[in-house]
Amino acid sequence: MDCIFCKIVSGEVPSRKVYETAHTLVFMDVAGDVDGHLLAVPKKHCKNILDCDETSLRDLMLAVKEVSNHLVGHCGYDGVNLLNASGESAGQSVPHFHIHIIPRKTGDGVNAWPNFAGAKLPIDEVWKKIRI
Ligand code: DGP
Repeated sequence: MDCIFCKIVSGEVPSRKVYETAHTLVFMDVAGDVDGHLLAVPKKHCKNILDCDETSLRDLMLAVKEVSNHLVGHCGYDGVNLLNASGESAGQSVPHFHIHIIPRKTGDGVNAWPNFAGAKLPIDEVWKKIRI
């Protein structure tokens, strides 16, 4: 499969690795948009959270926590934003599951939270539709 993140996991394409476990790789995002922008990916290919197997997902989330604690505990950051797009409709551009880790400092001016336009439907109408 011609997947850029699979190639990064296999080492075919170089990356700046930050943390690695048996099932997860965390490396620098090359977007150049925010200092310290990281991507955490499962080593086993899946497209996004909708088809990710349980072992990969558990390990991925534990790795995200490990790296987040490292950033805040040892690297001078105060918090993190965790971002994920699952599906093209959500803005996913690389079809290999990834969680963006954005390290944050108080007053850094980074705008990592969407400015939503406002809900269009009554909250109870949506609640009835989506509750499990
Ligand atoms: P998304 O839009 O959520 O699917 O984010 C995809 C991210 O992947 C984007 O921030 C840029 C990053 N990216 C794309 N190609 C490469 C690459 O070859 N290497 C690295 N390190 N990051 C990449």
